[in-house]
Amino acid sequence: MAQNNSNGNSNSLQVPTGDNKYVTVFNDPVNFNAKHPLNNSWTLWFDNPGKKSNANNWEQSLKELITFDTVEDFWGVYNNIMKTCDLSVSSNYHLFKQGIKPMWEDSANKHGGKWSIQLPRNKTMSDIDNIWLYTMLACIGEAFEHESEVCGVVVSVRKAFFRIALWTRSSDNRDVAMSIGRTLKGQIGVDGAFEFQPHHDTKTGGKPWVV
Ligand code: MGP
Repeated sequence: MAQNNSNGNSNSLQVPTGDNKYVTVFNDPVNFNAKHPLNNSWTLWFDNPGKKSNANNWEQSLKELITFDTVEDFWGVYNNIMKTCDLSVSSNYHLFKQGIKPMWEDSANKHGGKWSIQLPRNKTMSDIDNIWLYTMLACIGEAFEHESEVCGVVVSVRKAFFRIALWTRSSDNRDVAMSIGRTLKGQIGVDGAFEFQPHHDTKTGGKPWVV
């Protein structure tokens, strides 16, 4: 039976109006007319702030790329954007639920925090595209027990490392945060410790939670 997702959309296949015969990507990989809906709509953002960027002007470098709400459209986007391993240093991709800007200041993020891990660039170059892919799939596939806590994910390209981060809506419930951190770690299967810090602690350097 069809159920409504958080967008109020039906979870059943999306079929063009007036078309009573649907063809999925499994039936015809080119001429399909029905798509598999995601539980949320997701927006992909990109930024590569210059050296002069600071917290006051950082938002100006953010570019909203595209929003999608089906499995097929996710793959359409993923297959047609630059791979993370080819991005220049200081770039970031942000995949956030539609309506949430990938900024600390957004009302969905301002009480939240992030799980993150830094992966040495030289050891991770050949794996980073899959690591980022699995991170996105965990989000859009609703792998998390506390799914509504998830705001979005970020991959950052830096001179010495890649950073994967998952942003949460709140930062005051240790059990909830630890559950999300453990699931993230399990889903993307990388060695090393993920650390959680509230956004407002980033500057003050409070002791992080670790999984
Ligand atoms: P960063 O890219 O999250 O950290 O933020 P990193 O990778 O440790 O630093 P980098 O210098 O190697 O890139 C870098 C800077 O971008 C911050 O110090 C802020 O000036 C700005 N910035 C980043 N974010 C995510 C935000 C944000 O959400 N809001 C605002 N106002 N500025 C931000």
